[in-house]
Amino acid sequence: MFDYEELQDALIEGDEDELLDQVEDLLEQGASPVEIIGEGMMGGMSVVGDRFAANEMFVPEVLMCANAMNLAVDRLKPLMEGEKIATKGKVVIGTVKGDLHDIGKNLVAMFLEASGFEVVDLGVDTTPEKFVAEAKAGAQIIGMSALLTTSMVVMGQVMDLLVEEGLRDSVYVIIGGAPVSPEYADEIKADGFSKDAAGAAKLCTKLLA
Ligand code: B1M
Repeated sequence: MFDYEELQDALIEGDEDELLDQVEDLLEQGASPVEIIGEGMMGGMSVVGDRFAANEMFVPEVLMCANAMNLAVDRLKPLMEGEKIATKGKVVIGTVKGDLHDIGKNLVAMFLEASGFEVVDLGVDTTPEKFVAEAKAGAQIIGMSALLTTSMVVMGQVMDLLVEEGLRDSVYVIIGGAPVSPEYADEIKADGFSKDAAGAAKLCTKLLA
């Protein structure tokens, strides 16, 4: 068990240099990238979320934390990439229209790549049309992320557009993000939901098995 307190403090402060130093220290001590993200940084981000909700932190500070976390994840990403012998399939991923949160989506993309999938990352604020165009271009799975209760509804719009375009039977759809639930996945007739990034990679592997 590693001590993540200083790492979490650096993340909560949005101190990029200190966070990267802490990441290097933990790697030297033998912590794995998955542990550093899952047990270390996620805990720090959860404190940020609580303080944001309580109006103790505001958007510019939270943005600094998010940028620092994305940088640290970029540092860890190459260490997670296994040998890519053959691709398991192509997944298109994006945060839905109206939503700019990308940390969770980036983690899902990273776990998918590390598990051997080809990933097309459409970024944030992704329209239904863009997801559907990638399905037409041969993606086997669409992965959608939403962090806002107001943007979740776009997931349903993507499902409707897939049906309209006659593509629903040729692509799997998985969804995730803090306000999303298995019940919501059932409601919009998605093929799966995962509460975290590692689970999303397992789910995609299962769907294409
Ligand atoms: Co925003 N924000 N934010 N924010 N923000 C939340 C989501 C909020 C819950 C904060 C709060 O009030 N407690 C709240 C949403 C309330 C709601 O709708 N229910 C909120 C709000 C209100 C807003 C604004 C409206 C604030 C404002 O402007 N007044 C605004 C909206 C902007 C927009 O998107 N249009 C806004 C802005 C921002 C920042 C830009 C400052 C920044 C985002 C920066 C960035 O992403 N680059 C930000 C942040 C950082 C957060 C919190 C604090 C942290 C989110 C995060 O990155 N978590 C967040 C509070 C919280 O979530 N507790 C909050 C860490 C990340 C690893 O977890 O994304 O959940 P998460 O991903 C997880 C799982 O959900 C899952 O896997 C990941 C873990 O392994 N997962 C998937 C995610 N996607 C998946 C897809 C899958 C499968 C699993 O399959 C495809």
